[in-house]
Amino acid sequence: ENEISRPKGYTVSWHHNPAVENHHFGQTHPMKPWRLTLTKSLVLSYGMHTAMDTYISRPASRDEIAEFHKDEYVEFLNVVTPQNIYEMYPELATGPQGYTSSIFGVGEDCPIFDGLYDFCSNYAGASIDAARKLVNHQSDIAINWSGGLHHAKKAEASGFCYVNDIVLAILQLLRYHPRVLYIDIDVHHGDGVEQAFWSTDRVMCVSFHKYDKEVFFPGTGPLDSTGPLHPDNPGKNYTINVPLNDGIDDEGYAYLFQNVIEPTIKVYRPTAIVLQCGADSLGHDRLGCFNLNIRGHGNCVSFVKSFHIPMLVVGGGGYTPRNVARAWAHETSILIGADKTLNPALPEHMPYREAFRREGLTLFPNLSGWRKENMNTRADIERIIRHVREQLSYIRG
Ligand code: TV1
Ligand code: CA
Ligand code: ZN
Repeated sequence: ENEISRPKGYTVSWHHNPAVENHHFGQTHPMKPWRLTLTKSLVLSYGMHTAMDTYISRPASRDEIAEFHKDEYVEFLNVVTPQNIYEMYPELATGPQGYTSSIFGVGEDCPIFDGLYDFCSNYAGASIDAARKLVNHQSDIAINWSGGLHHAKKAEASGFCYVNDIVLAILQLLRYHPRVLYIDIDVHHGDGVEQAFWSTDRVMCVSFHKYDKEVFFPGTGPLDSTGPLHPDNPGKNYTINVPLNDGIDDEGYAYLFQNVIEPTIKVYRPTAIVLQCGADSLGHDRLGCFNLNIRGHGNCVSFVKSFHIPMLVVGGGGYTPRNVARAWAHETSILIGADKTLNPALPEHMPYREAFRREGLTLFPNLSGWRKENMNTRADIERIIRHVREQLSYIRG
C-alpha cells in the first residue's frame, strides 16, 4: 500500500499494548479483546502507523489505579484468580451456573479470568500514557483503542469494565486542564464516568445512548439527569444525557450530535476533550440496536476534531469484531487526516483478511436498515436539542 504522510501542523500518538489483546472473558462472552488485533491489522496494513508516534504502553501501577479506585478493590483485582475466587468468597458459589451475587461487581458480565489484572492494568496504562502526552504537549491527539471502559465504579466492576481508564485519564488531564469535555458515543450510557464527575464543573459529561429503563443496560441516563439538584452544587447542569430509541440512522445521529456538541463546546470552552468511540452503536452489532454505518460513526470523530482542541480518543464497546476494527481503523485515518486517501477496498495482503469477508472486503459495508426500524422521530430529536439548549443557558451566566 502507499505510504501515508504525517499530518501537517499537529501530532497524533497511538498507544497500544499487545498484552491486552489475548485475554479471554469466556467462550460465549460478547467482549472479545481480539477485536484489537483486527484493528491493529488494518491500521498497520494501511500503513497508518507511519503517520503517528506509536507507543507500546506500560501497565498502570497500583497507585495510579488507586487514584480513582478503592484500595481494597484494587487489591482484590490484583489477587483474585479463577482458582481462588471460591476459596476467598464461598458465598459466591451459590448455583450450578457459578457465582451470582456481587462481590465487587464480579459475575456473568464481569467474570474473573486468567490474567485479569494484567488486562486491566495494561488498558488503563495506555489511557494514562495517552493523557500525559496531551498534558506534556507531545501530542495533540492521543489514541488508545483498548480503553473506554466507562462503566467501572470506584469499588465495583460493571458491564464488562473493571478499571475505569477514562476517569484515570481525565484525572491526569485535570492536573493541567481547567475544563475537560467527555463525549461518549457507545450505545450504552457512560454511567461510571458520569458518576465520578457528577459534582464538579471541571468535567462536562455528554453521553448518547439507547435508553430504556429496566430493559437496556445500565438503565440510567434520561434527558432530565443533568447533575446534582442542589443549586449550590458546582456539578449542577454539567451532565448532558441524550437518550435514544432503537434504530437511529446516520442522518439523525449526525444532526443530533452536531446540534448538541457545537453549542456545548461554545458554552463550556473545554481545554481538552475525551471522546469514547464505543463501536456498539454501529448497525449489525451483537448487543447494540442502532443503525449507524462506519462513516456515520466516524462523522462524530471528524466533527469533534474540527474544533482543534487537544483530544484523547478511546475505544469502548463493540461486539461484532470485524466492524469494530473497520470503525476504529477508519477513525484512525480521520484523526491523521488520511480518510480521503485510504482505499476503501481492504489491503490485498493483510493478516486476518478472511475475517472481513462476511460483509465484503471493504472498509464501508452497508450496516443500516433491516434489523431495527428507526424509532426516533424528528420530534424526539428536536425535543432533545431544545432541552440541551435550555440546559446550556444556565451555564452561560
Ligand atoms: C457471559 C456470556 C456474559 C454471555 C453478557 C449483554 C454475557 C451479555 C453473555 C450481556 C450477553 C449485557 C446486563 C443483566 C445486568 C445485565 C465496554 C443483571 C448476549 C462498554 C455492557 C452490557 C456493555 C452489560 C459494556 C449487559 C460497554 N448485555 N451474553 N450483558 N443485568 N448486562 O444487561 O458499554 O459496551 O449478551
Ligand atoms: Ca454512550
Ligand atoms: Zn456499550
